[in-house]
Amino acid sequence: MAARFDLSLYLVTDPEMTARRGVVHTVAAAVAGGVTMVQLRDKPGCARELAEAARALLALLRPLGVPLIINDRLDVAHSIGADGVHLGQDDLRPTQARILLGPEAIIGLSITAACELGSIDSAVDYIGLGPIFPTGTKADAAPALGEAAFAALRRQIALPVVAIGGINQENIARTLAAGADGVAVVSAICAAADPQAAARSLRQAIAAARR
Ligand code: TZP
Ligand code: MG
Repeated sequence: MAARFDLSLYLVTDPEMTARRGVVHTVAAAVAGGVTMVQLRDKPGCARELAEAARALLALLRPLGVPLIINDRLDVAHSIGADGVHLGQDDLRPTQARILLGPEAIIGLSITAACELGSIDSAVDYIGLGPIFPTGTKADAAPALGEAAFAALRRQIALPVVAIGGINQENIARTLAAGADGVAVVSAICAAADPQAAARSLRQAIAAARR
């Protein structure tokens, strides 16, 4: 059976960085460049705005077979029929999310340190691990792990792992060498002058690193 999702190049959206072009336009360009998965992340957004953006993204992504994951908001994910949800340590537990979203939903969980490994329950499909490098995108991000600590934590996780935090063209190979199955980026695509070209270059770097 084909895998339900491909973590290779996972785009996380940012409302400010996509404001100029619009989130749908930015995501369309990024997917044309090779993004394999999209997370709609808009912390300050209200539920109604988020649901509208999510519905528009779903109309774009579903025909392309690219999963749409909603950050935090189970209610939005459920109401628009998104492919899944990405949860943090303060959100509902993954098993609780599974009850609401059903067996087909893709459920991701953020892990930033060893003390959080116990929060990985049987409902989790993949882990977002990081920040691996310093990031200016998330003001309340945990301290950067660095490659060695990332690799050590990754070895303790049986599930697929997507790395996040400060990942760009220059450090993508080192990120994969540290054990990540894929990379999640915000600014490397959302803040790029040409999101499609940025995604294409990142995909090429991933392919080169895997060879
Ligand atoms: N979670 C941990 S770091 C981060 C999130 C959402 C932001 C990553 O953004 P960037 O621009 O790819 O460093
Ligand atoms: Mg969260």
